[in-house]
Amino acid sequence: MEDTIAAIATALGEGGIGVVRVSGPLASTIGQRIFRTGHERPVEFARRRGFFYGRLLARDEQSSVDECILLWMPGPHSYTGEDVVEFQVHGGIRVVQSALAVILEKGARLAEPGEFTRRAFLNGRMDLSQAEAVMDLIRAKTDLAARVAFSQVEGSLSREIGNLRRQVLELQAELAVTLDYPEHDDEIEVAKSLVLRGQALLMRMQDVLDNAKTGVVVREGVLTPLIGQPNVGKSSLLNELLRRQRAIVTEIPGTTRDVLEESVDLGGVLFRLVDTAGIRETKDRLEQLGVERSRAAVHSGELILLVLDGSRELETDDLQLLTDTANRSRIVVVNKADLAQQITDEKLVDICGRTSWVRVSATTGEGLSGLRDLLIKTVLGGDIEQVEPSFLTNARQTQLLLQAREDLATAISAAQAGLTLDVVAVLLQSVYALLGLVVGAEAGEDLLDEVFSRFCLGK
Ligand SMILES: Nc1nc2c(ncn2[C@@H]2O[C@H](COP(=O)(O)OP(=O)(O)O)[C@@H](O)[C@H]2O)c(=O)[nH]1
Ligand SMILES: [Mg+2]
Repeated sequence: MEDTIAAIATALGEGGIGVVRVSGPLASTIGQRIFRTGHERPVEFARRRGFFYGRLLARDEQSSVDECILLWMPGPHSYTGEDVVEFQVHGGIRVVQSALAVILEKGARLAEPGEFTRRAFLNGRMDLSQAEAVMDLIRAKTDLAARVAFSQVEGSLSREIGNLRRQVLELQAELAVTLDYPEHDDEIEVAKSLVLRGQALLMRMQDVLDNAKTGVVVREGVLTPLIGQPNVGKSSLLNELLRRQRAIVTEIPGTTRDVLEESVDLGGVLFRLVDTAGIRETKDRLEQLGVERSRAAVHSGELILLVLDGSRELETDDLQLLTDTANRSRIVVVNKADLAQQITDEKLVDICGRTSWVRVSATTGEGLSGLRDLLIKTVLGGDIEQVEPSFLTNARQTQLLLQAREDLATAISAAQAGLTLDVVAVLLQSVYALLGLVVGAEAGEDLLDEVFSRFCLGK
């Protein structure tokens, strides 16, 4: 980490200000060369932080690029833990790029995506779960996602993992004493106590894992295709859920030919609604293509909205779709509730099985708030307030936790089966290491490359 890195930290576009960030040993030297205060003097970079108003000089160190505010944050009390200088200039694409060019010319190199945060991690300013949460926070598309990400930036998951690791360490310590002084302790007693405490720990891990599913939902949204026969009102419902006329609606069956995706934030969860062509047998080549895409959307969908026309009797195609999606996460939406209903409640109970169903009308809006609530309930398994942000984990973290849980379970069975305690000790060591990887303890370059490659430039 000898070199000094720089990048534009704000989004490229027109805005009030643009920020170029420089981190590393040369940060203050570069600042001295290319910045002049109102009194035409360079800044004195003391060991205490400060900010200065002045001009940012061009390459020739004579003319200026722009007015500028310089922020000086000496390490270790900076984002990266290194000396950091930030230049705030006017937020125009050309201005910001010129500022960056000057900085690069004076000895910094362009930062890779996520490199500032990677340095923050390597300098112990945050652990890996916090670093990942920084990017989640930036990408968050709903309030809930942002709230959860921020609590992780603040270390909620780190603390949870820390607790788990401490408990594993205690088990290891207990075991170590027995292994070192076999004459002191009764192996059977130790094994018993291990099993009890191990099981409690296992339950705690399961809690964290149970919440991981919700984490994915909160972070990435739910792919929610609307499927059903032509003319049941899929496009109308999509428009109603989005509260705008996005899809074309006509009384002509087969209007929607393509698959159309739009996101809507319901109670903090992002539903990626997919309007599809009605699924039916057709000779029309164009419609056929649409139907194929619809089937693909159904296949990859995470929550399916199966739409029926309540004013008509159920047809073979409807029944087929009901059967096809019987084992999927789905909601049966009986549309056109404003018309005389041909599908009775009894019939619905019968055909929907364990699936929830709801009557709505895209025309009058009745039942739609019920549908919205049902959508949220279905993915969060309860109300939004019940989401416990501290436990939400991403796929990488979940994978590690699953392995850790498995090794712990094996350790417990080994202890129960009366196997030698060395076996248990080895397994506990593995549990400890796996939990460590969640927060990046002893993480290798590969893992860091993988995590930080997903970052945006300038973070
Ligand atoms: N009465 C009534 N008509 C509806 C309702 N929803 C949709 N429609 C009508 O049904 C027809 C087909 O709607 P559309 O959304 O294009 O259905 P899609 O083919 O499933 O996308 C249009 O004429 C809509 O105006 C509803 O709730 N009640
Ligand atoms: Mg349509």
